[in-house]
Amino acid sequence: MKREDLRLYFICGSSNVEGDTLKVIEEALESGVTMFQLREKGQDALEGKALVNFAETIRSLCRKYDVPFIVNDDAQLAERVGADGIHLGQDDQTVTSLSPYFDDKIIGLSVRDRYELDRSELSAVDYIGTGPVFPTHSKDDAGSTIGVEGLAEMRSRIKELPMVAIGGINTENFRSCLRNGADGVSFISAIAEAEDVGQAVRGFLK
Ligand code: TPS
Repeated sequence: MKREDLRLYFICGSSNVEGDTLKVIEEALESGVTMFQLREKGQDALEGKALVNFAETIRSLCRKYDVPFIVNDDAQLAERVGADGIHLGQDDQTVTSLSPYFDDKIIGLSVRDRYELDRSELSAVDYIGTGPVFPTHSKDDAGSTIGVEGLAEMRSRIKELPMVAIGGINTENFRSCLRNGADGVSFISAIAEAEDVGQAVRGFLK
């Protein structure tokens, strides 16, 4: 994976969008997001064949725009639909227990702070997602915020490992994340809930 792929990392599932999720994802891809993660969570989350179909459609969209397609948490789904990688949390399966399919795929891991860093097996990890930097309403168990100070501290500990900032990031505060050691910024609501998705993405890219 290229470090630059983390620049503008959009994460989305069907519960994050009020209207047509695929339309929002395509608009974001077309407008220039550099990486995409399917995170299908919540009460009305798609399951079974419907989830596979949804993921396959998104994989095709990501290919069309030449953007890496990452699946959150579900290694079986990632492998089944031929995703470019997987993103795991601290409570998900370990990065070292992934199938050989992932040997040449992108592996991301959420690492909030130095305590999580100490218990993470980073040798197989291509990038980490660090946060929540700011308050977020998109993840119930996100924990307390780490601020840009938390990002800067993480950068000093991980040396050159690619790191994307996450949690409550928007068009106002994303620059402070990049100034404090993040290679890129990722977000759900700033794009999924934007009135004009294309305008929101282009606002970040400017
Ligand atoms: C790359 N995570 C931490 S905070 C948050 C999520 C999903 C909510 C952000 O929503 N790093 C990566 N992927 C992940 N899934 C996580 C961390 C976990 P909002 O932008 O609306 O605040």
